[in-house]
Amino acid sequence: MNIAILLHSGAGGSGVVATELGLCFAQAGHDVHFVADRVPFRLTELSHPNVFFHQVGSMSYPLFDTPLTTLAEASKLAEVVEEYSIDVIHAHYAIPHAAAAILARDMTRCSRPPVVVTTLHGTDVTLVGLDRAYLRTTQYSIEHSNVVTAVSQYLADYTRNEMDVEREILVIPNAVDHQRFKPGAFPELRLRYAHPDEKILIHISNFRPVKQVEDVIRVFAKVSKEMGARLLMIGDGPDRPKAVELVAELGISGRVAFLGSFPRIEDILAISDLFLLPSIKESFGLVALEAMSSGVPVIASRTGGIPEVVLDGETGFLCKERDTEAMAKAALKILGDPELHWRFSAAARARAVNEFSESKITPLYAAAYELALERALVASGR
Ligand code: GMT
Repeated sequence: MNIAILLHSGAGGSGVVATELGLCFAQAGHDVHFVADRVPFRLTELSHPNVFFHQVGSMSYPLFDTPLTTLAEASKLAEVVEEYSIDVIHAHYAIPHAAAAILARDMTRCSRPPVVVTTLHGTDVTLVGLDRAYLRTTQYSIEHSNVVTAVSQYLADYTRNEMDVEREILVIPNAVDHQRFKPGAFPELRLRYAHPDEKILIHISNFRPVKQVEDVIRVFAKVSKEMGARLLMIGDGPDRPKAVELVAELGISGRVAFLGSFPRIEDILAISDLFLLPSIKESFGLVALEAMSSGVPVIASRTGGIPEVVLDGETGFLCKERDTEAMAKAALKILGDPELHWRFSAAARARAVNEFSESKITPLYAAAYELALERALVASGR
């Protein structure tokens, strides 16, 4: 199959899922064409012979306040479709990629146009898509894709209920490369961030308001009052300055390290003892899955699709959103009891491997592609 993948190139779950999935398809022998404004964050190697990258250009013109990127994306995609005989366009994140994909599908001059598979990731529906500014386009894009998938049952139900779309939405969870994200001891790396008797708590995100990074700091401040601990903050985004300020305000500067954003997080996860994810919205929580695969238990909010990933009382603890007191208590419970920590860590790893490994999830996307092609064939009457 020739597959074109449209994705956000920056650090974010949807781009990571799109990139890793594309690489799995490439390894299976398909040609995979990534189409984006720049090389995607997790696409650290372009050396695979079946992997191609096509950059979306943009033209600025005094009449346009901002570049018309969605139109530029559709044009680039149409070129790629025609030049490489693309069978499937996989749009990750409804806005604007599904709209651009549909436009490209409908304007390509091919005897057999490609099909569009759209994957909904979360905020494309729960925040951006529901905004009146984008609502009708998002509804249209969902309704006119050949197949639509969502990363959790929660998101599929939410989309149908809140977006008022009636179509079928397949649930395909996020996947993890469990051979890459695995438990491991890196004593030197650990010593770089913590003393041997200290615990390492970690948070990774794009520091957007939904992630509640200030709650991460509040939970850690409570934990570190009771035991020797360090907090590693990985990522960057709009709420980073607020988090840095709060750290100073709470007098814990020496124990919190802001390490910035980087694509290879597996080693840093492997040396961590606990992952914190106090989001107020989260359709799945890919990074929680990567932590679990690394054998790291998770303390998270009981919200959105997180309960489909983190099992409360088995692979971590789920608490009411914004309840930093409960989250700190749960963290202390796990970190203060080595036997419990070991049990949660083993259960987290087992769940990640058994339920969410790439070898289990990639065939579900392959089946979605086949379904889209079959539907298009039936509709064309061939
Ligand atoms: O969570 C983010 O900030 C990034 C965002 C994205 O779209 O790039 O992630 C969303 O997609 C991920 C991959 O499917 C999911 O695991 C995340 O839960 C989801 N984020 C939210 O719903 C807030």
